[in-house]
This record gives sequence, structure tokens and C-alpha cells, in this order.
Amino acid sequence: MNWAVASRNGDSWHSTACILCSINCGLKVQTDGERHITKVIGDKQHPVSQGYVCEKAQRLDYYQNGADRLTSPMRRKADGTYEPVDWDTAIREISARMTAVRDHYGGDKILFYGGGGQGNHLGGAYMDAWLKALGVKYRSNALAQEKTGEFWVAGKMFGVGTHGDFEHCEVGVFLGKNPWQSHGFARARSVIQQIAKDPNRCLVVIDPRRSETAQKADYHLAVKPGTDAWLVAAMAALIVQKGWVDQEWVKYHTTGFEDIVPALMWVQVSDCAAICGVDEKLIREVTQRIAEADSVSFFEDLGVQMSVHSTLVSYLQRLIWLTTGHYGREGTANAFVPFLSLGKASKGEVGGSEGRVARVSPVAGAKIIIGLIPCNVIPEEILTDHPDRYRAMIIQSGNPVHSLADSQRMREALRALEFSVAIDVAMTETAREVDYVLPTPSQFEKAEATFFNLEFPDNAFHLRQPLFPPLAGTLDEGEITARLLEEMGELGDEDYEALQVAAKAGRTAFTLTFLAQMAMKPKLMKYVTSILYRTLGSTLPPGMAMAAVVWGLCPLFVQKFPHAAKRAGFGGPAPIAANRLFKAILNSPSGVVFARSDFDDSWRAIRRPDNRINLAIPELLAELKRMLREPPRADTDYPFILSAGERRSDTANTVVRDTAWHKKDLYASLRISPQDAAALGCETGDTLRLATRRASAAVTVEVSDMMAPGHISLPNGTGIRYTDASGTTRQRGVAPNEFTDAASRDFLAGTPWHKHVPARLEKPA
Ligand SMILES: Nc1nc2c(c(=O)[nH]1)N[C@H]1C(S)=C(S)[C@@H](COP(=O)(O)OP(=O)(O)OC[C@H]3O[C@@H](n4cnc5c(=O)[nH]c(N)nc54)[C@H](O)[C@@H]3O)O[C@H]1N2
Ligand SMILES: Nc1nc2c(c(=O)[nH]1)N[C@H]1C(S)=C(S)[C@@H](COP(=O)(O)OP(=O)(O)OC[C@H]3O[C@@H](n4cnc5c(=O)[nH]c(N)nc54)[C@H](O)[C@@H]3O)O[C@H]1N2
Ligand code: SF4
Ligand SMILES: [Mo]
Repeated sequence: MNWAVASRNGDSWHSTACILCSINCGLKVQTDGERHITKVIGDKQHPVSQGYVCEKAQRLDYYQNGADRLTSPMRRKADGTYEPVDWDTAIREISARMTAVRDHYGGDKILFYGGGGQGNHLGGAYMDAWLKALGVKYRSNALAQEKTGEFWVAGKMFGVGTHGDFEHCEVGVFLGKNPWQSHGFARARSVIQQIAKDPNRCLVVIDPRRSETAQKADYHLAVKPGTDAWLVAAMAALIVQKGWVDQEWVKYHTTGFEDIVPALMWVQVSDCAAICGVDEKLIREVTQRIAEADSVSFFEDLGVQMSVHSTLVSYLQRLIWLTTGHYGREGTANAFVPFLSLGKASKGEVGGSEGRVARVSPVAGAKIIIGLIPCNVIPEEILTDHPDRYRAMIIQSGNPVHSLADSQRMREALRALEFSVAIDVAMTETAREVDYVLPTPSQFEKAEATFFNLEFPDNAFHLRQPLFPPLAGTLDEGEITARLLEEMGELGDEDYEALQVAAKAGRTAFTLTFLAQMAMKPKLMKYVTSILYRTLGSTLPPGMAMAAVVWGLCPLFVQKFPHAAKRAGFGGPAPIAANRLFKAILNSPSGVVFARSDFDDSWRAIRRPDNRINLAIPELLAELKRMLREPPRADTDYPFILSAGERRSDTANTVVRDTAWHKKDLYASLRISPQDAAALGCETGDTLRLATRRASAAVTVEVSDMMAPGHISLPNGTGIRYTDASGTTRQRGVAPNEFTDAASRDFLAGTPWHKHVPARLEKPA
């Protein structure tokens, strides 16, 4: 079903997906024949979500019809306000100014930020051609403020991405992760309920807060904020010290065990227990439960990835399940087969090839992981007189002014650039700081998809079909980048003609002509996404042109994973299998299983010598020693630890701007323990002044028994400015990154310490 049909049958149900978290549950939605999503239910035909849905999906119409959506390119005036300009003018001026930056300073002085949010990665794929034409070398996006430390560790140990199997595990461990609210794996709430109610299974939650998931846990290890490294060091050490290692398994499947033993024998478990605040007996009981279980899966997330010692914790927690033999079976982590790797630029790092010189960012010299510079160094790479500083920035589908550390400095950095462009659906905090804003159709007005496909053994890809025609005045990312390349003189009709004719003749003809053209004019290969958009794209069903890039990915996938593709029904000679896969994707509005793996694949996937998992990472073993010598110190000026950016039922990053669906009074509250509230003499609904080293502001208090004394939390995605349905500008709550500091970051990956911001609370004067 596409929008042409949808608008004819105004009251029928259409397949799509939720775009509010990385799980992208399949949905059936009803539209009103105009531009509204009126009813939302789970799609039982979706191969992964199988009808599951959470309450947030009901709010999608506030994204689709938000009053801050843009309907014209906007140009910044000298006084800081914006004026609408027509598309031809915008494309011409942007092209001229960006080319001037490239010619004067070099393409390596243009930074690209973004590539997609929780629901959209195809738009980002099209950006690639423009970036290549400009010679852009440096990129970053939100992954470089959460997952790069973990990816670096996984690269050193496995050389491939792995994901736990919570549906089947005997013991599920959530480390700084609250899947009840944040999901992170399919059908999370159902799976958590199943583990919780099965007496033979066990749910472990490591979180200072008695989160919704912790409330269901068999074991809640209420670690002191920021001390997880001591806890996981103690657990890993106990396994070695108590003789709980699965010796046979370790001998057969891993390397480096002998190098980690001395480091772990050295750990004083009782000292670590005292530092992390968890009873030593409890640590021992949980660790033994893990060692004796048939299958264990771990999930680490922002509670540790955005806190002190994050990369070290990513490493040590893996040692717990690897020394006890939990990989490559049902219920444990496995290597999923990706349709397209999210870390595709990462060959050197995630691929783990030894001896490769790590690239670093040009000014701060920060490590580049999976091709991304750490988000936290962006402002200091601009606000400097260093000759290699970035002079321009392209931002697509990201809101760094809101989402990166220290919003104030991020705004300064954007204003210091010589030129900047944002491509977005709405006038965001970031859009309000750049020179030009280009509006795109919403994700329900074009073909879209994500590469968050982490399922095992069956992995699925969901190409969504549009529900509505594009909003007037918008152009999708495929069209924008093609126009920019044409304006630059990089592409023209002569590059399209033969392929356009072939596309009309059918996909086999198109494949043959495509291969011949690329062999004849290899320089076109770098603009392949735009070429596909202009040729194949125009022959796809109405509204589906953005799917053209998926055609280009199918042969890459079937060539790289022929067995998994064949088991899913896409075997045979690669070009034929690829076209069959593309057809299946195009004709499956609820998603399609593209890969079927088995456990042997999980072992074959390991890109290390002899397919063995590497247990020893020298940099982190050294860091473990350093960490053990330096216990955390209290900050007397700022006695609270602020967790800035908690996932709640009412947050979804900044995708939905209008909060009209939120009828209850309390929104964006600062959660505080009953003990601290009593000491401060405040109650729910009161206003306090929250101060950190970067900022201070008034916040509404919510007394919550989820919080431990000394620990306070603010939600993520709040405090954004939006226009409500009546046209009034509103702002609800505070924006968490007004309070954070870009210098607070991991020594190795540069990831931020958003969950560990020293703070002070005062009664307003
Ligand atoms: N509802 C909702 N769901 C979302 C999103 C959303 O905005 N809203 N965003 C999506 C995105 S982009 C992501 S990355 C994921 C993130 O998903 P999560 O990482 O699960 O989300 P958070 O709530 O940020 O943090 C998880 C937990 O870390 C705990 N924590 C805080 N400090 C510490 C600490 O020092 N140690 C430990 N062990 N835990 C600590 C917090 O109390 C919290 O319960 O969620 C996704 N899902
Ligand atoms: N303090 C603190 N900060 C945090 C976090 C935290 O826990 N604490 N969490 C962090 C995490 S894990 C993440 S992932 C980031 C998320 O932060 P960002 O990566 O900035 O992501 P979103 O808020 O999802 O912004 C996505 C943008 O895409 C736009 N958009 C929507 N649809 C389309 C489309 O079709 N095309 C285009 N071009 N644009 C579109 C939206 O309007 C929005 O501006 O926030 C991070 N920031
Ligand atoms: S927010 Fe996430 S879990 Fe909830 S419906 Fe949307 S995609 Fe599914
Ligand atoms: Mo995230």
C-alpha cells in the first residue's frame, strides 16, 4: 500500500513502523485520508515485533503534524532571524558556499554530523554522495556519545557485533539499562515479565535506581552511581579467584586468558564491594548464579556507557560472561548478521586488524572509532585558532545543540563556523543556529528504514512505505543530494540516461547496465546513491524513490553472507538473489526476514585468529590497575550526582516536539529520594534550583522512591521549544545538556559522563 492508495481509501489500515526507539515495532495505522494518523495498533505480521507495541507509538501524529515542521528552505539573516527562500536559491547558494569552503580550506575542514535518528537511516545513506563530492573526511553522530566505547571493546574481543538473547536466557543481566522504558531489544516488557515469573530463570539489574526493570528483578544490585567498574571488577575477579571459570570452554574458544588472570587475582573483592556499596555476599551469590547458569545474556547501556570508566566497564562485564562460557548458544550473545553494519566505516577498529594506526581527530587528537570523532570534542575542534579546525558543518537528522554535552558551547561552536546547513523536518534547537535549514518530508511521507537489525537467528529488515504524500515545500534527502551534485556539475543527464532506460525495462536489465556503466565510468561509483535515486528511484512505486539505495545494498549483503541469505530464501547467483531480495523487501510492507543464521555462524563470524574470542586488552588491563588505585572522591561543593537524561514513558529523544499528548501536570521533573526531599524540606511539585558547574535553573521536583539518597535524575529530550497547535511558543522543563560539561568524558572513547554530573540543589531565594 502506498500513499496514492492510502489517500483513496481514507479509512483503511496501513503498515508502517514506530520511529520513537531503535526497536521500530511494526504498526498498523489508520489515517484520516488527510495528513493524520488516527489509530495505532501493533502489526502481528511484523517478523520481529509480532504485534508488540508500547504506549509511545500512540503519539506519532504529534511528530507527523507538529506545528514546527518546515515547509520551505530557511536562510539565516544578519539579525539572526530566518527568511524562507525557494529551493533553487537554497541549492545554488549552499552549493556555492560549501564548495568555497572546500576550495579554500579543504574538504577535511567540513564536519558531517548525523545520518539518522531512531527511525531513519536511508536519508543518511544519500548524504554520502554529497560528502564525497565535497571531500568530507570527518564525521560524527550520536553513536559517538554512547556506543563507541562498547564498539571498540567488542572490536578487540570479537571483531564483530554481538547481541544477547533475552527471550531464551536463563539469567538476564541489565547493567545501567532500564529496558522496561527504553526497550533495546524486541518485545522487551513481555520478555522481562516472562523471565521474572519463571522460577528457573533469573533477572539481575545493576542500577543505583529502583527502576521499573529493577522492581521486577530477582537481584537488584543498587550500585552507587559511577562505581560500576568496581562492581564488575569484583564479579570478574570472583570467577577467577573462586575457580568458577569454565576452563574447557575458555581453553577451546578464547585467547589471552593467562594475561587476565594476574590482573584479576590482584582485585580485592571486599574493597570493591565497599566502594560500590553492594553487599559482598550478594555480589558473590549473583556471580555464582551466572557461573552456574546454562545461559546468560548481558545488556549494558547508558547508565554505564555515559558514566565514569565506561569503556573499562564494557570490557570487564564481558569478562564475566566469557570466562563462564556464555557465547554462541541459545540464550547467550551471538553474532547477528547485519543487513548493513552501523559501523561500516569501521573496518580497522571493529575489524580488529592488528597494527593499524588509529586515526584521530584533527585538533583534539581524539580517537576515531567506527569512523566517528567523539561528540564531546566537537566544540573544541571548532572554538580554537588551530589551523585544522572545522570551518563548516553539515547536520542531517540530528539535534546536537540539544543532545550533546554543553549546549551553550555547542551553540557557540555552530555560530563560529563560516558556514553550516541542517537538514531536518522541524525548526530544532540546532536549526536555529545554522545558516540554512532544508526541510524534508516526515518519515511517514517517504520510504524509510533503519539498520538497527540485531536479531538472531532470524534477522529482519523493514522498508516502510509512505502513508502520505510529502508536505508541500519539502524534498527528501535523495532529491536534495542529487540536486546539490547536479548544481556542482558532478552529475548530469548523461550519467543517468542509459540507466533510466534500463530501469524501465526491468531489474535484470538494470543490473546489467549498472555493472557496465560503473565499469566504464568508475568515478561514478562514489555517487552511486544519487545515481540510483535518479534512475531506479523514478521507476519505483509512488513515494518510494528513497528505496533505491536499498537495491544497491542487496548484492553487498548476499555476497557477504551467502549462507544466511540462502537459508532465508535468497540463494543462487548473487545478482539474481539480490534482485529477489530487493523485490521481497519492496513487496513486504510489514518487513522481511533477510538472514537466517545458526550457532556455528556465530563462531565463524569472529574476526580474530582461529575464530577465538580475545580476552586480553592491554590498554584496559592497565586502566583497571589505575582505577583500583584511585577510589572515587566526593565533591563537597556539588554533593548530588545528577543522572542527566533518563528514559521515561514520556520521552523519545527530540523526535516529538509538541507535548500536547501529555495531559498530566508533572513533566520533565527532577526525581529525588524521599530522604533528600525531607532534608531539603520539599515535596512533589515544588520548585528547586539545580546547579552544576555549567549552569543553574529552576526545576520541578518529583519525590520518588526509585531514587537512592544523593542521586537525582532528569529526563532526556525535554526543555525543547515548540509551537503548540494554537501557534504559541512553549517550553516545558529544562534541557539536560545545559548542565553537562564536554570535558567530562572517557579517557579512551571520549564518551560523556551524562549520568554522573556533580550537582547542588537549593531552595529558590
Ligand atoms: N522511552 C524512551 N525510550 C528510549 C529513548 C527515549 O528517549 N525514551 N531513547 C532511546 C535511546 S537513543 C537509547 S540510547 C536507549 C537508552 O536506554 P537506557 O540506557 O536504558 O536509558 P537511560 O534511562 O538513559 O539509562 C538507563 C539506566 O541507567 C541508570 N543509571 C544511572 N546512573 C547509573 C550508574 O552509575 N550505574 C548504573 N549501573 N546505572 C546507572 C539509570 O538509573 C537508568 O535506569 O533508550 C532508547 N529508548
Ligand atoms: N544529557 C544527555 N544527553 C543525551 C542523552 C542522555 O541520556 N543524556 N542521550 C543521548 C542519546 S543516547 C542519543 S541517541 C541522542 C539523540 O539525539 P539526536 O541524535 O540529536 O537525535 P534526535 O533527538 O532523535 O533527533 C533526530 C532529529 O531528526 C529529525 N528528523 C526526524 N525525522 C527526520 C527525517 O525524516 N529527516 C531528517 N533529515 N530529519 C528528521 C528530528 O526533528 C530531530 O531533530 O541524545 C543524546 N543526548
Ligand atoms: S517506542 Fe519503541 S518499543 Fe515503543 S512502540 Fe515505538 S518502537 Fe516499539
Ligand atoms: Mo541513543
